[in-house]
Amino acid sequence: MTAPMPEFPAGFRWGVSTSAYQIEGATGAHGRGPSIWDTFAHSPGRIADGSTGDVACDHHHRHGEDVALMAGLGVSAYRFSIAWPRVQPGGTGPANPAGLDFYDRLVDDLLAAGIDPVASLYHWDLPQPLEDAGGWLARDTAARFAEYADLTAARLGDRVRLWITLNEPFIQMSLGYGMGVHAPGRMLLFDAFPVAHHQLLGHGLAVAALRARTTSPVAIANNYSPVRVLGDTDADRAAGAAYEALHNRLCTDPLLGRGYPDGTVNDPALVRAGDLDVIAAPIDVLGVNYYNPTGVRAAEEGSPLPFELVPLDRYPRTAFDWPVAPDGLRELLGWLRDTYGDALPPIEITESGCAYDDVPDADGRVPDPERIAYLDGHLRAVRAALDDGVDVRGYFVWSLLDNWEWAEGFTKRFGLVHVDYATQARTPKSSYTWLRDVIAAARPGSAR
Ligand code: IFM
Repeated sequence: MTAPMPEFPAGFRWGVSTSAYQIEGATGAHGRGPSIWDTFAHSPGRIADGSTGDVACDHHHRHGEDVALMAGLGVSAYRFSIAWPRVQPGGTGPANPAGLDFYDRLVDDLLAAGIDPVASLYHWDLPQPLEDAGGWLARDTAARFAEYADLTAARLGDRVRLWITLNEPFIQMSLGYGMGVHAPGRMLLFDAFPVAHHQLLGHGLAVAALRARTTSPVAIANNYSPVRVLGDTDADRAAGAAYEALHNRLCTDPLLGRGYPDGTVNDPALVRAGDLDVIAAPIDVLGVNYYNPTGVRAAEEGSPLPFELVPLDRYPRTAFDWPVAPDGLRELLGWLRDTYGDALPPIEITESGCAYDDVPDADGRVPDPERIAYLDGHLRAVRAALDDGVDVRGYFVWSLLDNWEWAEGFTKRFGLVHVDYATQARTPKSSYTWLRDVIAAARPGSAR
């Protein structure tokens, strides 16, 4: 029996998050073009269980049922992503109206259910023809992204309540172009820095495009991981600072007007005059995706990286082997406030969640006490950060549904709702019921 959840401010946003390729399926519907994730998932050996997102959770056909699940949960917002290759199948040119129709219906259904639509424009599904032309290594991709933002906002700008340009540009750069474990599978290590710069430039150009079409607030969602330095040598501390510059500051420093951290993006041929001003266009909200802290120490001689990542032993772990550390969320929120001061806009936790091997029991129920403990701890951490004076406006659970977890395929379940991938049956887990009660206490009468 845990203590009652402390109160959250009136108007605090309670939400759930998903992304297009992880849930939609219907990859060939209504003229959608291929994305880098279609190509990557269909390449042998890339995905742990050999699966693809071709069907995923079939959300494209079942979004009515999924909106009803959100309404039953009582959330006030739903963060989804728009698949660029549905809107511009080749990554350039006019909008594909049939592709946008799906999001048009989804947005209207959400509004009818009293749920704020929160739309991410880019959650890693770059149209394959743009990758063939250089992908995020090419400066032109930034301009293409702004064009896509304009086309999308022309159709949905009157109804989406919060726009998020990019999801986790650091992860796209590091895992997709640096280490090759995500699409498009390039292994460029630090030669991947142009990917960060071109995404951020695209973000800045997209902010301007969105402002011309909508008065709704605009945000970006970054992934953050507080750094725990293991070891007390100068080399260990330098390794911690190097990792922090990459994971936590590479994208946030330039977004908030400080330019790139020393030792990262510094090629004048890449960062042209005026680029940093475009990137630092004011945003209304900073989206914070938090999962876990990272242990860091000095690298061995000859390592290609200036740090070594080390497991943090003192925490319980999820099925992804990630440490469960709610204290890291409070620490991170304080770090953002202390580091960026008045330049920091209000924060929304745009992703927070955990994977466990959840299985239905003999009665068909799906007990997931670890997820309840996880969410309880992280919500209390947000409450503590509010008490510390950090301006946090919302919390979105990753994720509404079990879904296709990138290189892990269907092997990692993050959902409040269990999905049987053979039948597409949705079964709310015990964490869904728990969260519904927490939200109902905060927003009386919310669940429908
Ligand atoms: O599933 C992902 C999501 O797409 C981006 N943030 C992290 C989640 C869990 O790995």
